Amino acid sequence: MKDMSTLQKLRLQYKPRLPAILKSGVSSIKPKLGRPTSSIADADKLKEMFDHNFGKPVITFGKGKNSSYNKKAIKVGVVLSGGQAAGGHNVIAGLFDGLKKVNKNNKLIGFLGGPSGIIDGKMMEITDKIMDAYRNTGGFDIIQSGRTKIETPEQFAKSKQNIVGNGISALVVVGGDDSNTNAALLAEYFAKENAPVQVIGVPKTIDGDLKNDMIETSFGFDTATRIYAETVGNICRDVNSARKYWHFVRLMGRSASHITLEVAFQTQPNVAFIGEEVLAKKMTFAQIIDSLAKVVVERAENKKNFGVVLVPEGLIEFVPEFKTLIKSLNDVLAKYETDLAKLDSVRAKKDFIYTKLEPGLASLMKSMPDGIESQLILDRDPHGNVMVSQIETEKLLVDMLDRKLREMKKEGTYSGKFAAITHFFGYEGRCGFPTNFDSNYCYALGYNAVMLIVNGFTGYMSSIRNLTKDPSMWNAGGVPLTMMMNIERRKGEDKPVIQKALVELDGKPFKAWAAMRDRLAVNDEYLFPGPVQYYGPAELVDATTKTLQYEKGKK
Ligand code: FBP
Repeated sequence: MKDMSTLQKLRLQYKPRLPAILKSGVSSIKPKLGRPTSSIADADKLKEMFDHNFGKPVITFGKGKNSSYNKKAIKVGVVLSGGQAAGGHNVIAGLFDGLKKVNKNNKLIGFLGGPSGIIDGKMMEITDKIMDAYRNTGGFDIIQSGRTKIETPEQFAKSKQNIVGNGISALVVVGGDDSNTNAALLAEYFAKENAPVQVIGVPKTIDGDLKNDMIETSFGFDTATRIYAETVGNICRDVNSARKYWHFVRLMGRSASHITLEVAFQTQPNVAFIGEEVLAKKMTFAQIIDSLAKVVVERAENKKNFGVVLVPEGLIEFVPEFKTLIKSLNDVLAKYETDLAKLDSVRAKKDFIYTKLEPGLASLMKSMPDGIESQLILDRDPHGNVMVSQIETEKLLVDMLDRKLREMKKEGTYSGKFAAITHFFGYEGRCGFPTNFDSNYCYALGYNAVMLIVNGFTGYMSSIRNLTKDPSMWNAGGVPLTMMMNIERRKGEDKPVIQKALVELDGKPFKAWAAMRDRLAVNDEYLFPGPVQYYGPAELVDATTKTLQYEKGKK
């Protein structure tokens, strides 16, 4: 047997806790169907696009005799899509155990390397032995992940061929909003083609932006925010001890600032930017720098030349002038892809791009530090997103703030010392051992997906709710994927997409932060959450995120 750390060995033995309803045998779990549903917007268009799946009811599993579930042996495929999030292995464990419980001859097939594994027919059967080596562990390494999008008619046809040809009758897509949009398209395609394949989605992303009334949180958010909060808390303590540096910490969260908000609750830094607020207030970059300078000056007057600032990685895309620049860059990069590919130096590419941008945007780009400028023109991901994890916004902030403070010094309006250290916490948080919450939640999501499959449902997302309660009291069911969709403009075209959940400025979590931040900017009320705990008192090992607690009125 391979060498393992003590925690690895212990976590393999952890038994995730299932909601009471899912503990009943499948013949005692009855799906209850709600009313027909609609979408969050653009119902007529979506109805046309998804005429087989649109309008399905929400499903809630309750206790009751059920003799009509599928008892025959089936093969189910699973794919992990997009960025890693702690708990993916437990989704697979829930699927595996659920399938074997219903019929010991059921099989679970993992598609390798993300959706490209479906297109290329790369797969492996998950056996007992394989599964047992990954229970309650972080990462997606059991079958790996990828960001390929199934979009061309050929890719859809190949997917069908590989799924149907291998006798797989259901596919579970574990992913974020883009991947679950892809799951909805696949479900519709199979239905149109009369292919006997069900599709079920599972809500994954550390970013926490796949949530709504029926999906309380995406998995991985709990673990990632706790890991970041541990380190940010340590930095707060370092800052308070050395009292000579400002630390700027950029945290993952490509399009939404939920991670930054949650880490702010857990650590109480001096400043935390919330991108959604920057957008709503149409704050320019200069205004962001002014707001930072105000805090630095005020603290310096109190002899505090130190502090901690949290920055969501997506901040740059929320600043109106950058948003416009990035949008134009997206168009230029797409339109002149072949011309740019012929240019072999970054300098030449930049010079070419300047000529294709509006003059104002070209000069904004030129005003930025060289490194940032280069990061802005990196390749986009397959869904057309800027890879903000590569853009060092925290360095841009420090650079601009430093310039501003130097000017203020000359004017005599600032006399402190400003020395900054920058950090990016992103990949560190995605593959940690899942917290007990993520271990339990993910196992339940996988097990519940099996219940949806054997009861014949397709085009649904596995949904486990009531998450601030003890796992035994969690509710289980399914939400139609089309219910979460609207139409958005992507790469110049109208596309059906699952709507991203951004931080709501009139929501309880943001209001709670807004009520405390002025105090925290000047006072030092840092919190030190310490490392994730897996064993010990329930208040330490089972608590859910503050965001969820605020949203559910528990705080
Ligand atoms: P998903 O939305 O796929 O879960 O990924 C989220 C994320 O962790 C972001 O926070 C981050 O910007 C991105 O992945 C980085 O991934 P990559 O290294 O593939 O660009």
